[in-house]
Amino acid sequence: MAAAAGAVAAGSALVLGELLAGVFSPALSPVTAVGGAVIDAVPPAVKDWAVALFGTADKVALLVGMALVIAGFAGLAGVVEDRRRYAGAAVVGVFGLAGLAAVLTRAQANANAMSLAVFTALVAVILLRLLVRMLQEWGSQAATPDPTATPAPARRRFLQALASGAAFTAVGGVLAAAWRGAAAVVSEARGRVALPAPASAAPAIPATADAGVEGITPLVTPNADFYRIDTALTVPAIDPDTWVLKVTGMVDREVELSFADLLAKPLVERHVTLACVSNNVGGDLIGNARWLGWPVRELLALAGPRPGADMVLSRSADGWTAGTPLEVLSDGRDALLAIGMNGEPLPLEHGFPVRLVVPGLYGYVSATKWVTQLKVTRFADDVAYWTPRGWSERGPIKTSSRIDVPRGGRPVKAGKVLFGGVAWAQHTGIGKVELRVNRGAWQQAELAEGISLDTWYQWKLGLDLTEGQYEIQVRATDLSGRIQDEQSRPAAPDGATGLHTIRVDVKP
Ligand SMILES: Nc1nc2c(c(=O)[nH]1)N[C@H]1C(S)=C(S)[C@@H](COP(=O)(O)O)O[C@H]1N2
Ligand SMILES: [Mo]
Repeated sequence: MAAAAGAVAAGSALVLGELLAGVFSPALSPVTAVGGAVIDAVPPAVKDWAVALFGTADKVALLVGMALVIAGFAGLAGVVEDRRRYAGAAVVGVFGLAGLAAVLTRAQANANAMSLAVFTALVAVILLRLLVRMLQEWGSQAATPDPTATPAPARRRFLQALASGAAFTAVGGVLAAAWRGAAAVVSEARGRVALPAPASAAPAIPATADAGVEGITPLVTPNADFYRIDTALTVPAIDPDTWVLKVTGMVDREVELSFADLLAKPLVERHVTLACVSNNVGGDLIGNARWLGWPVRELLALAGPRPGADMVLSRSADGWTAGTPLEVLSDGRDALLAIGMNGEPLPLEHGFPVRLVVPGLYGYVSATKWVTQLKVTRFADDVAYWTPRGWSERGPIKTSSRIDVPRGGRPVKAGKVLFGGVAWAQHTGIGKVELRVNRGAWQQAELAEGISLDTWYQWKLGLDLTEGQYEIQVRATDLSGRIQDEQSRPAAPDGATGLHTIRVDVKP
């Protein structure tokens, strides 16, 4: 019974960890981390032997093997805990540390993955302690039999807890395995996608686009660092082979497009800076990537929008919607049905296999990930997901600017202090960036060249500062001469405004 308690405690905790990883990100899975570490650690000869023995089922064999080893040690921990309080918990703790070490060896190791591993181990320890205590209560009750209690309540309590844990492990385990399987199948399909060369390549990034400031936001955001915002509880797993996009609504001809159709189109590649409407002034819900895709206007031209239509309601596989002005999708800008991000197929979290990217509009009104439908319609007839939830129907990106260095809160040395950051006014372009010290006169910063009007620009300015406390603010002016809105306003309903303000502490 003590061994069963140990196995159920470990099983329940691990399944809980896997379910949380399924919900948040498959990259957090403790089981995947440990399995990956095992695969990396075993000698090649053993690997060859495993492949020869199990063939393509080698990964399943590994998982079953891990489950058996874990159940064995957890059973042992239960027996030990029953003999001596906390001794079994220590065994589980050591296992948890080994799991944490495995997570640290992984490429995707981050604070979240480490927290999940520690959390899983803690849950295992707590469940083990609880179950063994219940078992011991049963034992002490059995030693002093109470003839009026049949069956003994402590016995029933223990067996019920054990059965619930076992049931959770079984049902949750099947669910976690199904999620894992779906994500694995799609990851594999993503690995097989060969992105075609663009018919129109992205203009080369001018050498002068990099302001050369240490610690500044990189011009192009690596996929792994790109902010992620969506309402998807689990990342939709869409097989590109069965994906279709339907163009419906107020059109002359409905159009259906497969992933293979899309790959065969003349694709364009462009740098576009995507921003979230929830980004606060100075925030980091913004990123710049090189997107590969087919211009949406060409797809719309095939369908032939009818007169009177003024909106395209795009819908994702999980039912989320965005309402984009038809005019913005037809005015010649590089609004893309994107399949590539920085030279790779879209990452699953960023909309694999296909998403929209529209220069100049916040993501919530344009950047539908896992897109499966474009309905040509009218703002008067259809509402998108965020519109009834307190966000504006239209969402053009507001011109804004940010100070990246020096990082707020860290003291700097007196003398020439180098300031640097980014500014953006997608589809209009930045004309000027200025800084001011303690609300004094605006001083013009050195503006680096943009990659294009659709991306952010880097800027820098050296200021002579003596010892003391300073308040530094930045503001941008777009290429049409409009200064960014200096009035402080929150993100809802259509994007935050105000000046990014940092305090610097200058030390001798
Ligand atoms: N399917 C779907 N697409 C979506 C969203 C969503 O919730 N579901 N959120 C949008 C919002 S609000 C933003 S800011 C961008 C973010 O894209 P990213 O996660 O690739 O950075 O995706 C947009 N596309
Ligand atoms: Mo967003």
